[in-house]
Amino acid sequence: MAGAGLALSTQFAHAQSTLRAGADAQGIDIAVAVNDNLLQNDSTYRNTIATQFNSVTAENVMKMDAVEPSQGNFNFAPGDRLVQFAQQNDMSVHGHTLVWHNQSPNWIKNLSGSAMRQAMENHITTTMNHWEGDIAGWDVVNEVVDGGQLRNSFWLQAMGPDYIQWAFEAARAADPSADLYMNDYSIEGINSKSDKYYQMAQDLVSQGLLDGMGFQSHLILGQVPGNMEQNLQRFADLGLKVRITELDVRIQMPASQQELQQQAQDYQRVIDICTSIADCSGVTVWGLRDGDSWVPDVFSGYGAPLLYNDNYTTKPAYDAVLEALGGTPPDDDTTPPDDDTTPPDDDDTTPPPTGDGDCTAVIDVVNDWGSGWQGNVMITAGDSAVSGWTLNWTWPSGQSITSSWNADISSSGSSVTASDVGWNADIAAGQTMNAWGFVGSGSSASPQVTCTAG
Ligand code: 9MR
Repeated sequence: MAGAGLALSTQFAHAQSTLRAGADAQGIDIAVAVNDNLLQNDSTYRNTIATQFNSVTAENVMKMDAVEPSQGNFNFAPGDRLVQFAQQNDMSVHGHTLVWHNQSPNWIKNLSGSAMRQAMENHITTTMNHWEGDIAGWDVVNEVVDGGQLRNSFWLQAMGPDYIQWAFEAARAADPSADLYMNDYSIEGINSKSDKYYQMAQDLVSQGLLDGMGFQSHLILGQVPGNMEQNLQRFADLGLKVRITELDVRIQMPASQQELQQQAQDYQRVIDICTSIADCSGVTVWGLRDGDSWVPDVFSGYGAPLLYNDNYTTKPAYDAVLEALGGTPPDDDTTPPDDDTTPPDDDDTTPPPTGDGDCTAVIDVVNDWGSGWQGNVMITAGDSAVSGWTLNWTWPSGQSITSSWNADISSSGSSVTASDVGWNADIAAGQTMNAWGFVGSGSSASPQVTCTAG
């Protein structure tokens, strides 16, 4: 069994076992739309996002009704909270959104043409100045096309078609370091709507005003457009970045196991498209857990569109995204070597990172940013199922845990004890669980861990 324990631990010490580690290795963003209420009140939500994603977007708090609820009065506090969270966790921020027909305050809808132009430009300038340097890219305009033509929004009605160019001019001047995007839904494939954007993109690119195109990708199960890659590539060929900005894949409820597998394939396909286009800046999923999603509220009878279940366990779609990013899902682990086939004369002198009991554990260093680092702890059950676990180890050189998630921790000097928090107590025989994680101080380390089951 010693040989088996070592083989598994070595594998996981090197595997990319989080989405963000995989995305970092691919050089793309894996991002999530963040709900401000959960960000403030749910530490598991925060920790899961910090562990798994290297980029965030505000689901609502950077929209105009939140940022400028009455004319000239700006409320940046909720957006600042997200920017601060991102910076603390070494994540980038994608800004969403400056000019949209929804979630715009009534005051601006009531202005006349020139007054509306001034207010729109002031909103863009003040918002982008406030977060200048903090936001990598902005959805400057959102959903401005309907069918094959400009959407007949209050913006268009009051200002005429030039408002889009004016918005980009104001944005370029406000934060020259930010990438400027147009963003919309139902433009993943080649159709009259994406054709209209293609024309607009050519025009804006020729004026140096556009850097990226955002494809929301609110998809229906099994319906990733066949020409999605070709479509994104034609925008990339204009010199633009492309980005999947709001990915979800909705299923008619209740979702069967087979549908969840199909959903995993759909997610995998979208990630593959992004990684195969050199200028794809990343993929954002539109919410963390199924229950956080906007989908059931708007599409009656549909749901389960995201990567996580409501209890923070991962879905097949999560494993598929991880694999598409080059990582190895713990549950997809190849069957642990069988005792019968383990050579009896295994003369490897390195002790396996395990103690007595029928579980083993390893600290996987998934991120190290110099002033701190992040460890994920993988626990593997032996020949029998584990129901409850306690881990012990000693830090080699003054490390300590700054924050942790999904484990109860106690420390005494350099010795640490960590145990399960109930919902992650059970591990089936032979299975590996990405059980919990922490942020550490000092230099990263992967000391030998003793795992005791029960
Ligand atoms: O997910 C957002 C939801 O919480 C809001 O109630 C809704 C209001 O319009 O906006 C949702 O996000 C939308 C995004 O900003 C733009 N593209 C469509 C998204 C889903 O409606």
